[in-house]
Amino acid sequence: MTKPPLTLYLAAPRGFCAGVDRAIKIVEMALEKWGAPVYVRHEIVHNKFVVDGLRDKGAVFVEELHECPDDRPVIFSAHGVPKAVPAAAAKREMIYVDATCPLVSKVHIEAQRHADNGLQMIMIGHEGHPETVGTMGQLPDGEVLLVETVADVATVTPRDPQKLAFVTQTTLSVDDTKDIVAALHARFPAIIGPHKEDICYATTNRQEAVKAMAPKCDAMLVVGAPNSSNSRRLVEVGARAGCDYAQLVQRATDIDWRALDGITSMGITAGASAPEVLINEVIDAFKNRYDVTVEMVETAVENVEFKVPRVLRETA
Ligand code: 10D
Ligand code: SF4
Repeated sequence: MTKPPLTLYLAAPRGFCAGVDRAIKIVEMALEKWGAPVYVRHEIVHNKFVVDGLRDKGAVFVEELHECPDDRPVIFSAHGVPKAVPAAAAKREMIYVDATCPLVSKVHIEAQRHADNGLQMIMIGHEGHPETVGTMGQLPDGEVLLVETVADVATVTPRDPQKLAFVTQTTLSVDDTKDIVAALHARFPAIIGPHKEDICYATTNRQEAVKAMAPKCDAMLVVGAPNSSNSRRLVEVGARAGCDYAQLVQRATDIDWRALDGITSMGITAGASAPEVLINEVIDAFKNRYDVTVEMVETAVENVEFKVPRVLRETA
């Protein structure tokens, strides 16, 4: 039987960012240095395949520090942790390694600096997301006010509108955040913040590539996990940029082939925590069913790399 033709657009950049790459390396190197088990507080990155692979090598994933024994190393996930977490680990004299992405740590430092300058903080982020919890947790409870939407800006009640600063989650929608920042500046003209927001290079680049790709595609798939904020944003960006069918899939078995009936063009991208092997699995699934012509939609070239912490670079 002849396969139907399909143009497969591949977004670039897609998949792993430098922060994810570093965080996974930290767990692998910790296992090499200290042996199993090494504890990891929260999924090191939001991807079940990555987490399962590290669990097979001896990592134990927990949600809270109190679930870890005192005498085994613990790693904090790439999303960052409230200040109380390393403080508690130090008090228990635990070995801990912080795998927080340096670009998230940069936001933590920003928040602290604003607080030191006597400013109250507003965080633009998603309630309950570990990065938002971690960034808000850099300052005492109640010091950081959360806004998630433009509507929230109208109701937020700072102590003194003249002494206000904002920070953001790194994985937000660039377009939605622009509107929220504009609303903050309109309501609080004295507010201080980053030049635009704190969205990282990887989030920005993946959203840009999707915007370029989506209008060409009958359908689009984002490889990523349901709890991966940056991956979910890519689905939204694709739909808004004019792709009628944009879906998140964890791997090839999630593809709804009936929904794709009759398509002649397909777009594929992946969130910052989705490994290349799963992206290739999805591409191969299309090659099995269609006569595929691959076309790259490249909007940026990335060459960012972050060093792992010194403790892991030293030999045991
Ligand atoms: O949910 P998310 O997009 O924040 O995290 P994920 O683990 O999917 O991707 C990496 C992004 C991090 C660690 C936050 F900057
Ligand atoms: Fe760091 Fe951005 Fe990757 Fe988050 S998405 S881990 S901030 S590089």
